[in-house]
Parts: sequence; structure tokens; C-alpha cells
Amino acid sequence: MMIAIRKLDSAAPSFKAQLDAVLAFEASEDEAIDRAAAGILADVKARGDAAVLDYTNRFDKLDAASVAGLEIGKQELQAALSGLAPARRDALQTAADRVRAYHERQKRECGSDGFTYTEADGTVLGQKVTPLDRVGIYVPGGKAAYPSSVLMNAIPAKVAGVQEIIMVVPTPAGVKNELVLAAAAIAGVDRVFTIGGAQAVGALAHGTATIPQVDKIVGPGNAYVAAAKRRVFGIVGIDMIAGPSEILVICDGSTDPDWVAMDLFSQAEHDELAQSILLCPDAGYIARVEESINRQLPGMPRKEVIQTSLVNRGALVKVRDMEEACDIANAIAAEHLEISADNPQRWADRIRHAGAIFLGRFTSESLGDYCAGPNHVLPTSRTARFSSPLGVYDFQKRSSLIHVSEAGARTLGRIAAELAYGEGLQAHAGSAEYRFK
Ligand code: HSO
Ligand code: ZN
Repeated sequence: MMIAIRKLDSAAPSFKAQLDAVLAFEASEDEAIDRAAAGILADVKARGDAAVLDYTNRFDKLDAASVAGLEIGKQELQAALSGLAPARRDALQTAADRVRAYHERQKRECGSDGFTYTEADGTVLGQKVTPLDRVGIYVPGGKAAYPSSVLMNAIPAKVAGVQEIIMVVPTPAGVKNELVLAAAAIAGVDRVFTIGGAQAVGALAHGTATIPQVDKIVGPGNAYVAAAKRRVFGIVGIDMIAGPSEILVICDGSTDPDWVAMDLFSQAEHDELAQSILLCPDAGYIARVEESINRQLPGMPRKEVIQTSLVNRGALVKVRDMEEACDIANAIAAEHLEISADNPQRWADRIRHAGAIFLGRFTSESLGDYCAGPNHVLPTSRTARFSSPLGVYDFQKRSSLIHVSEAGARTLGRIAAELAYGEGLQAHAGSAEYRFK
């Protein structure tokens, strides 16, 4: 059986419209979901622990007696880690070490030390960088519970110097994911509560008697969690609202087609709404990838999800040349971009918009998902045009430093007073003038 994956040709007059149709994706902002989330948030704000307990018991089918009873202690986290099969534990540990090393490098290179400079008259100006005090990490339960995401969210926070990391993870019917708990232990998460949904977001944003209020909430969640995060933004910081996974492969036509087909599957298997696209100048190669897709698909445990994703949102695109592939890639601004080609750097130099760029035939995107080191929380839905991977900088903030000398007070005071009078703000002018008149 052949699946009906879309095939486009950039030379077709209607290509642009066809590509737009492939890319069209509207995050479903369901009003009913938003209203429900708003109600839960208001209730958690008003009733604190009692509301969190009610919703958790109801939605997750538990009969906990208190929110304190929903906390998982450090010992249980450690036990989850010790209980893993050694190969799994080693892989998790090595992944965590590599992710930490990358983010430590990021901390050193990305201006985490702040700066100061002194002007001729002795005035000092600068910037001070401070980690956030306390951060909440939302970890989904159920089908999208990824231990790798625990590492990717918690480790940069830790490296940034966040003092306390509070993780929330729903456990429907009380089922705990041991690998998620083990990842929390390895990443150095401080406290874990088995709560989820809008009630967990509300608890973290407002604080309850048991759950500490945080300064920022990061991590993906379902539509209720996304709606709740949007609503608490401003009371706390949030990261991004993540959309479905995306992979864009630019191939020069010389990589084993099975490798590329599997790379397309790797993101398609996340979600029916995930998007996998191939750009290639060689029509014969595209046909070989298509053949491989059809041959390999029946062997995939998640074949239904992959097929739906590929048929509804995937595309195999014949382009004029590699230059045009890069231009199209910039227009798509994909979450993940693989450049499966000779001399990949040559093409990477032309790429301006992508969440993460994977260079060369040996760099499968999946290595980045787990253990290469860079973060796998990346901008989706074309937001790579203006935003960046989750990083140490998301867990730090900056304060400006201004230390004016007596001489500087005169020079700057004159300018400030002049502008203050222009704005009709007498006190502004006066406070500047006191210091030199
Ligand atoms: N590819 C996902 C991350 C992930 N993959 C977690 C496997 N586990 C982010 O787009
Ligand atoms: Zn993935």
C-alpha cells in the first residue's frame, strides 16, 4: 500500500500557494478550553490547596487527602534512578552530562557575567545578570511524558543558578513514570508534586500553602496547560507555547534514502499534527525516499500516527537546486533543519531561520532530542524567525547598573532637565538639577 504523501515541485506556478497550504497551522485556541482553564485558575487562586486537591483527585482519579501527600520525596526519586536497568541509567546520566556541559558553555559565552564600563568623567554603566529564584517545570503525564524533556528544562535552569526547581507532573490513576522521576533526580530537581493541568499552573503561579509560588513556568502541556500558561503570563514568566514537532530535511540526493525516511518518521511519530518535509533537487532520489517510506512504515509501532502526520502535514518537495532549498528553508523557519549533504557548512551559512541546524549525513535530528547537548525545546510553528532554543538565558534576567560621578551629574543633569521640561515633568528636572546647581 502506498500512502498519499504530498509531492510538490518548486517549478510549478502554484508552488507558493501549495507550500502555504502545507504550512498552514493554527494553534487551536478553543474558547471552551480557555474558559475552563480560567475557572480553574481563579478557583486555585481563591482556595489554594483545597482547590488543587479537588481538581487533582477528580481529573487524575486519585483519592489523596492533602496536597502535601502528592509530593514525591527525594528518596523516591533516588530509588527510581537506582531501579533503572544499568544501560538505561547510564544513557540518562551521559545525556544529562552532555546537556549540562553544553549549557555551561552557553553560560560562559552568552554574557552571564554582565559588564561594566567607565566613562571619561568617572560615570560607570553596566549590566548585572541574576538567575531567577524559583522556577516551575511542567512535565506532561501520559503519552507525551518525556524524561529527555525533564533534562532539557531542568538542567539549563540549574546551570543558570536557579535556587529552587519545582516540578509538577500529573499521575493519572496514580501511575508514575519511573524514567521521569529518575531524570528529575539526575537533573537536580528540588521538589516534585504529582499534580497537572491548569490547577498545577495556577498553584505554581499563585502559590498555595503547600506549593511554593515560582517566578517562571516552563515546559510543554496539553491545551488546558497552554491556555493556563497564557493566562498567568505577567504574574510569572513563561517559556514558549510549543506547537507540534517539525523536521525539515534538505538533502543533496546522496544520503541513504532509508536514513532520510526514518528521520522524517522520527518527528512524525510524535504527533498526528507533527510536520516532516523533504527538500531535494533530485526527483529520482525523492522517489527512492517515497519508496522507503512505504516499505518501512508497516514496521513502525507508531505507524498510524506517522501515516496521519505524513499524509496531512508532510511533503516531499523537488527544488531547483540546493540554493533554492535554503531559501525555502528560511521561509519555513522549521524547528529542526537537517542538512544531509556534502559540505553542509556551505549550506548552513545560508540558513537564517531554524530552531536547530543539524549538519551532515551522520547527524540525525534524534541525537539532538536526547544527548548531543543543545536543548531540544525549540521554537516551532515558524517562530524561529524571532525566537531561540530554551537556554540558560531563559533562567536569568538582567538589571541595568548606573553609577554617576559628580562630574557626570552635571553633564547628564543638564540633558535630563532639558528633556524633562520638554515633557512638562518639573520634579524630574528638579531632581537632576539639585545635583549640580
Ligand atoms: N523532538 C521533540 C523532543 C523529543 N523527542 C523528546 C523525543 N523525546 C521536540 O521537538
Ligand atoms: Zn523528538
